[in-house]
Amino acid sequence: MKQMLFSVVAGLALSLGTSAAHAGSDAVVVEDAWARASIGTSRPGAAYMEIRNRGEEAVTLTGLATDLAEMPEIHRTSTDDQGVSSMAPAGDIAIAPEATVTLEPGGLHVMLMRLQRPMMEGESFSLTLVFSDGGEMKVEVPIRSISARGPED
Ligand SMILES: [Cu+2]
Repeated sequence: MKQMLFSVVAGLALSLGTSAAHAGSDAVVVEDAWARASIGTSRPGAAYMEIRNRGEEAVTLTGLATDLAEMPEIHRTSTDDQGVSSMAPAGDIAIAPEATVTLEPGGLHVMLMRLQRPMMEGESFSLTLVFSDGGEMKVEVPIRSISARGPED
C-alpha cells in the first residue's frame, strides 16, 4: 500500500514537472513568417518572422531544424560606424515575457546554409524552432519573390 502511494505521488510530480517545463515555449506564437526565393542552392537562403512570447516566463530559442537546409542558424546582421555590414551566428535568443523578437532584413534572420533544394516562389517549407525547455514549434514558411522585402511582397 505504501509502495503504491509512493508511485502515485512520483507520477504526479513527474507530470507536473513536464507541464511546467513546456509552459514557456508553449506560450510562443510565430507571426508573419516569410522567406525569399533563392537562385539555385549555391548561396544560403534567408527567412524572417516575428516570435512573440505570450507567457509569463522567459523562453530561449536554442536551435532550428528543417529538411530544406543542412545548417539552419540564427544570424545577426550589424552595421559598423563605416557603414559596413556583416553577420555572425547570434547564439541563443532569449525572449522576455510579453516580448517579441523580430527577424527582419538587416537584423536577426534565419540563415539557411547548405540548401538541399532551390527555394521556389509560391512554395513553402517547414522550419522547427527548438527551445531550451525542450519544446519545439513547427512553422510553415511561405516563400516570396526573390526581391521581397517583407511578408506581404
Ligand atoms: Cu546570415
